[in-house]
Amino acid sequence: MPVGRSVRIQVTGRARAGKTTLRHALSLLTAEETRPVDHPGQPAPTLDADLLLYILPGTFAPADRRLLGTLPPERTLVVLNKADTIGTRWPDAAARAEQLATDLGIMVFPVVASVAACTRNGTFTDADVLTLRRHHTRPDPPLTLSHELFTAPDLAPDPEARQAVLDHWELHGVSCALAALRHDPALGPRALLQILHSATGIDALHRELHHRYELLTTTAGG
Ligand SMILES: Nc1nc2c(ncn2[C@@H]2O[C@H](COP(=O)(O)OP(=O)(O)OP(=O)(O)O)[C@@H](O)[C@H]2O)c(=O)[nH]1
Ligand SMILES: [Mg+2]
Repeated sequence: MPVGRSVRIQVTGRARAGKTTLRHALSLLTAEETRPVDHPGQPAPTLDADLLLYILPGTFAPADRRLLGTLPPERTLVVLNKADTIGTRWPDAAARAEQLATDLGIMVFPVVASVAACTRNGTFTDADVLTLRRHHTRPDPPLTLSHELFTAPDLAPDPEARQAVLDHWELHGVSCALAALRHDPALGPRALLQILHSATGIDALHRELHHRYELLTTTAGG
């Protein structure tokens, strides 16, 4: 990388993979989001940045394999986004990421970008915590299997409060927060935020990104 130039980062992947959401979750607002790599009738975007974040939407398609085969591993990090949709528990997503990393020879990070975007900017309100505490002893699943089940009017007289929690933390965030409260019903807003943030996997990605960034600026003498 030439001296004096700032590090260029591109965020890429198929349509709807979560490129925009991930940029927000990492506060990487100077990173460039490319057009989707699978845009019909258009060639794949030119991927020539100093660092590439390749986002997978929880699934791995032949188009991803083709393109990833052409990218330099030392400049590329793969994000296995939508980890909440892989299997039934976090270890399923972690195992899938490990398998892909071995297969591709590139680092792969399981992440739930949508919830990480919430934990980056939000805080649990007292109302959120009260609502979650009212329902933490209910069997889950089925409670957080869908938006409809979690906000069902006949469940309890607080459907608006449940909708508000869902708007703040997404279904996966609500499910994690309820699991945490089942272990310790006394958890407060700060602890819940910290637990939820850790559960998104975003910190490991953030650390590696920071490390690569430092390497690039050091080798460029800047
Ligand atoms: N379940 C789940 N959904 C997610 C996650 N991250 C993003 N999404 C959802 O995926 C959809 C697409 O997210 P975007 O960030 O707009 O994806 P994108 O790759 O920028 O999409 P385009 O720019 O249209 O190609 C949105 O509905 C997001 O809410 C995640 O970690 N889990
Ligand atoms: Mg986008």
